[in-house]
Amino acid sequence: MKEYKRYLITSALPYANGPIHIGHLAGVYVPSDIYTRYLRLRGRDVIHVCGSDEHGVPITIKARQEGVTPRQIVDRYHELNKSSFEKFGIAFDIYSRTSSTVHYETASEIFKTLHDRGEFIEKTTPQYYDQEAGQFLADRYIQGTCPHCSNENAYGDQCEKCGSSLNATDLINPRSTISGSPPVMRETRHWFLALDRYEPFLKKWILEEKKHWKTNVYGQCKSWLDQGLQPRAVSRDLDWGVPVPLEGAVGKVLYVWFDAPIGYISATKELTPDWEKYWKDNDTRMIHFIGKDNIVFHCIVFPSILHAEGSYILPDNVPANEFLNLENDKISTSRNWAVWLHEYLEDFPGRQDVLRYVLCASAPETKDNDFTWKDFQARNNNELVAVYGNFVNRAIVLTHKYFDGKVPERGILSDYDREVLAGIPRIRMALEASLEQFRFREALKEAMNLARLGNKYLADTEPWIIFKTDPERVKTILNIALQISASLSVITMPFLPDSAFRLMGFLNIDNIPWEKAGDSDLITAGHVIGSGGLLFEKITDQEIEYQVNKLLAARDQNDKAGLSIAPAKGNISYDEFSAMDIRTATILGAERVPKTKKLLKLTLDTGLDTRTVVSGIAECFDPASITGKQVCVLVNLEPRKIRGIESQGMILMAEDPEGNLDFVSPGGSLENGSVVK
Ligand code: B3M
Ligand code: ZN
Repeated sequence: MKEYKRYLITSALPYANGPIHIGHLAGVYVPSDIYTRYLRLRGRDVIHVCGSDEHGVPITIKARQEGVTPRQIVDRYHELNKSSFEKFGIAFDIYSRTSSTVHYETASEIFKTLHDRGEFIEKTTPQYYDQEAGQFLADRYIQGTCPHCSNENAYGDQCEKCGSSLNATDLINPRSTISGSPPVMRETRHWFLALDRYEPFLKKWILEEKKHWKTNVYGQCKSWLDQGLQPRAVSRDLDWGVPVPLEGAVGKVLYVWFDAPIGYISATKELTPDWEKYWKDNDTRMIHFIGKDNIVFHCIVFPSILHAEGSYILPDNVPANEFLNLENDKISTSRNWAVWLHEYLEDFPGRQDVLRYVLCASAPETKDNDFTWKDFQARNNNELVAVYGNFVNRAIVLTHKYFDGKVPERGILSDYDREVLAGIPRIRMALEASLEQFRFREALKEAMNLARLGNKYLADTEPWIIFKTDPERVKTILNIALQISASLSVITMPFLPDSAFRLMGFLNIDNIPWEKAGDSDLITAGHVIGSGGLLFEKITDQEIEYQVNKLLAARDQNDKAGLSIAPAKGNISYDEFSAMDIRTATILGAERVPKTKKLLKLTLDTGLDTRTVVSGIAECFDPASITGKQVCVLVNLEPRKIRGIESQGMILMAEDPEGNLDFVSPGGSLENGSVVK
């Protein structure tokens, strides 16, 4: 394999439209952070860049929902996410944002270069347009029924239920997500990146040269390339984004997936004046950490842009993960079905490593995986506490008890001792091999195997029993246990940095080079270790119950929100409206219609006359409680016989999505018979 001089690690830029959750962490940021820490420990020249993705429809939709500006949304979530990552210990060299000036300049420059070279096709095509909102409906602004799976809430760019990628025109019964009304077609002009032109290059670069990519990534690329690539619009009619840097391009911005990956370049520029060595030198190894929904953009679209520009390197690998579910349900920001990082940090202070551990141990590397709070508790209590924590605690406590905290000398080694000592470097090397292939779960398992080895060694040799009869033997045993502990503090550093650091403190050691982990004399005899402490603590049933209840409350709310407000009806004319004769009236009397559940027979004083109206409100109102109430009545509705009673009009009622009813009541200051209009 090629020897690279330096590494450029990128992590997908999360949209600044919501907080970071465990799905983001397991899919992207925990693996990228482990990998970067590992490279640093091995003394590599490495930078890790990330930042907020602040453009695109996800941002403007969120702003619209909250009635604030897109700028307010991105400012809020950029700050929140930046600080959550920091507190969680994801060690980016920079966490930038795509609204920065450097980014606007960089994205515009690359767009202009491609434009001037003739890499774009300029086309006028019909696009959905919302007449009420006066806006073109890009991407998520349009919803309709998926032609593949009949999901009624598929988006103009993708169906989240079956995962197929869609064009807005594929949707059945399209509707605007802004006004709910059916859109019309209107012509608009855009710039298209002619992806089909790069097909020969992409086929060679990926299909021939990237056979070592993860199967999920290679497979997705292959299927795109097999289907044949189409030109893709790289501009949008929106007022939020990087303006298209061409004269006369009023109201056009760059498509978010054109500018966002360029954000990696902008972030590097902000980080160092030496940025070009990371982006324009073939001795740099670039690796994109992303989730599976971003594969096509990072493996096909962005490389095509970089290739067309000509002076940039391409990624060497794109280790995309699948998705993490939560308690058997898809994680969703809009449905509030998530474990939010900023809340975790509050609920479990100082326990960043536990979440890192669980998310790495059950990372969705080859298939979607499930996070449950029970599993979180079990992994902490049975693995971190019972294996890792228990082992180092025993080694340290016994050294204090028998040898005043001084590392004892090794005596004559048994076969078992030699076998155990030889096992340590083997574990480190197996761990390295897994990490180099982005197999983080396997790598973490190797690290824990070292703790297991130590735990078993102590359980087998029972120093606490033989001390009375053979204290010399105990010296050897504890010396070996402390060597294992020291190696553990090195090789767990990428995964559990806080705990590894604390363990070094317990052992009173520092800065052991990575490659030394596994040496049998990491800690020399006579060295005085620290006083120790507990590396991990049990997580109680109550703590887990609290988290589970929090999720149940979220589910409850979702169930309610699922009953959504009815969409708006089509327009009517003023004449149609004024044809209705609505008056104020007082309920003089009310009685149940026999043998029905819902019906009340009401006697009304309408100001014009006294009349009878039959109304389906008996389940919500007690006859006695509504007598005397002033209401509004449609008096010119054609009379109709209901259960043998002639109903002469209709009371106006408001009904919410759950079916709760209320009267439309005048304030009480007007005579009966007043016209409602
Ligand atoms: N913001 C999509 C996402 O969060 C997008 C990634 C951009 S990476 C350049 O899934
Ligand atoms: Zn579908």
